Amino acid sequence: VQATVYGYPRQGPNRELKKAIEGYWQGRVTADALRRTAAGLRRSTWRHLADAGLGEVPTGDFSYYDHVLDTTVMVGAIPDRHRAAVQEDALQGYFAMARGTQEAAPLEMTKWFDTNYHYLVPELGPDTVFAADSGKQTAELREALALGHTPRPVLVGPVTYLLLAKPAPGVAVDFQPLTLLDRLLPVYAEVLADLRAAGAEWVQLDEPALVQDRTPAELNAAARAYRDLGRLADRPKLLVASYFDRLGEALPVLAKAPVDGLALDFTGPAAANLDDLAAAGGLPGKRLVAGVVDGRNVWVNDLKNSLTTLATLLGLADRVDVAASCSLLHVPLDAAVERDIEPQILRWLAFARQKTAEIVTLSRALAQGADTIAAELAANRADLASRAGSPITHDPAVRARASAVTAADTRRSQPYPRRSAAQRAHLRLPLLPTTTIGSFPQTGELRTARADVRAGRTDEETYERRIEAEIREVIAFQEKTGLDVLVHGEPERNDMVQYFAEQLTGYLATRHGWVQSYGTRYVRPPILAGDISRPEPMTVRWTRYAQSLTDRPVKGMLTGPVTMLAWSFVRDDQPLAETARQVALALRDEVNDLEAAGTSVIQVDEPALRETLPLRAADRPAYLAWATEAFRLTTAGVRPDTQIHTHMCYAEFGDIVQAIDDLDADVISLEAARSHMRVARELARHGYPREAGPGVYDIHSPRIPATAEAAALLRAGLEALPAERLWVNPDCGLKTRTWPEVRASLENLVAAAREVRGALPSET
Ligand code: THG
Ligand code: ZN
Repeated sequence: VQATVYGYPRQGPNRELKKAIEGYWQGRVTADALRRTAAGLRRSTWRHLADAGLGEVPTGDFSYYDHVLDTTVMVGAIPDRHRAAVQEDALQGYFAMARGTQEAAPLEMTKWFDTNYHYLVPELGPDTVFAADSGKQTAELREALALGHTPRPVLVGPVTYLLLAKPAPGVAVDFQPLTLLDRLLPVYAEVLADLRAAGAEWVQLDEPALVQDRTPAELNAAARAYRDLGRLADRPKLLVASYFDRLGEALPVLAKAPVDGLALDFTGPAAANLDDLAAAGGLPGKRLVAGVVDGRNVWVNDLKNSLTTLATLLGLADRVDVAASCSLLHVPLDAAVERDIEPQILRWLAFARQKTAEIVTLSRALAQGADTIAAELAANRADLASRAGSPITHDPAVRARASAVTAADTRRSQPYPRRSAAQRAHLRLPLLPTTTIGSFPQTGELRTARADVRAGRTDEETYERRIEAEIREVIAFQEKTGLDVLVHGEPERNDMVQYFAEQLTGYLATRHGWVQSYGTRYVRPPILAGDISRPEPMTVRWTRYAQSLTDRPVKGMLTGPVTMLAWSFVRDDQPLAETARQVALALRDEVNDLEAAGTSVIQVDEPALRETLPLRAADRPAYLAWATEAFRLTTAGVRPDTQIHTHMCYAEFGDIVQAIDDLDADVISLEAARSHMRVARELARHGYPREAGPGVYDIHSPRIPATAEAAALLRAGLEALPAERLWVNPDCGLKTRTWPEVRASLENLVAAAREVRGALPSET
């Protein structure tokens, strides 16, 4: 029995990797210095893991940007537009693929399954020629060997690699990358041979894509891949890993393959792997790596529970090792460095370091008997009891209120057509009303002001005057530009989830809990630890101030309950639906307080609604049911003449258009500029009955849209939706743009609305 992990946070205790890479981009850090920093971080990670008691340490999981991009390099699938750059300078070329250059666009980025990590999407086509480049993998392997470790290289498996890819630009959109499997397998064979020659006894191939719904053809491809790789004469032992859910139909496929071991997830819904494995006859003669410590949450493991699972598994394989359910990349590094969390509560938490210790403890118990960890078990029992019995996790008032929620609480008092008439009379907006999504540019000066008040360098009073001054400027600008529904600009907010989490009881904030989002970008997700309540209004003060400055309606701006959960670490001791309902009730109070303070338009953003869609289709209806219910519970308490808006950021939403309808928001704004208003046509095809603002200004680009361009998009929108139901707005918030861009773009946006309005048959 051994303890092992599949990957570890890459950034270092003080985000040294981020600083070195960004320094390299700016020319302040040489390539050699960057390489030394990276090697030093790998060395200390391996040292830590070995000292903690791990048998094998993972190699190859380290990355300067993204491990899927590393796999693209490993198989030689460099897009043509980046080939010259990569040949000239491999490191520069690597970052060119990740970030783009003046001449060549970067690879597209998308979410890694249902985590908050984003990978770079491989671009493949019928002409793709693969070629093995095992350099990074063998170098890291040799590095670990030289330091005296037993390394196990970790690779993205060939089936998952192809299933995550998309057709390259210019290739037919229905091209299926999986058809390239026969060309890709020899490349993997070569890499495996190289790794064996370099001294690897075991190599891990990660196939998380097999936990999603897969067609028989895809399952056949997986069977063929692991039959072919398994039959290679010159190869290390192969461990095929899956995580994030149960393998389902793919489990017997992999169990029968001629590989030497499987790594399976046994946490949460993936615990179904246990019965499925037994039903498949276990893994006689093979190695089973049991992911019993959740690699994606931040909670201490229930050691006794895990031991029960492990004891059952002992009978199902030749050898059982203990692991986290997935790479520890998705959790922060070390809970022990947190200073603002009470010591008692800190004991409920396990980040990467603590999870590693849990894995080692469990492996010791499995090898030598549970009595060898009696002290750890007793402490664990006490910590779990402290969490379960805490007033933080059980607030009777919150629970009573949540269980008293009725269906009526989740329905507006009047159906949309009547609300719409009431809102028209109340708001008196022109046709094609103009608005923005909420945030205005976050200048360095604003960030400094926030940091100063936090650190006590300026007093609260000075800070509030500073924010008020910013709001005055934002309101004056919008009035002058001629926007119809104004916003206060959110100068007081850092992150749209963190800002609310800091004000809600039941949430914890970390100081150092960074988790990689993409490349050198990290987030510090708040921890939703307990029952959620709102001690006092969170946004009313600023919205009321903004409204006092103008006669035009100012929109109240809130983050919706689903996004509050999706971008946090959520509790694992109750169903997500329950947690969502508590957050929704707290936000509902905020919505109602905004209305009482005179706010007639309230926007509740849900950019993450589509992101958290479960991996398997069978689980989606239940998710969408609680997610849309939580949104309606947040918003349904307002008067019919109060207009509820929502906003979502992505364009790919065909599969949740019914859920968007079920939100029953009066107005939805969506990203549409790059796809030339495709969402407007999708909404129309669905028969979407309410108002929509498909974006006419692509805020992800510094380009300023010309008036004619915005007007053309607007006319395209009018072909799908009637003028009475069409809004004019940018794609998303403006916080990442500069003031000069925003000024010019919004002036053009308003001019376009006026031009198109003027050409409409007649105003109502
Ligand atoms: N908030 C939260 N989670 C998110 C997003 C968000 N997850 C998905 C998506 N948006 C991720 N996008 C980003 C965009 C920018 C940054 C991180 C994730 C970023 N991070 C800064 C950095 O690493 O330098 C740190 C920001 C800070 O100081 O807090 O720029 O919007 N919760
Ligand atoms: Zn957006």
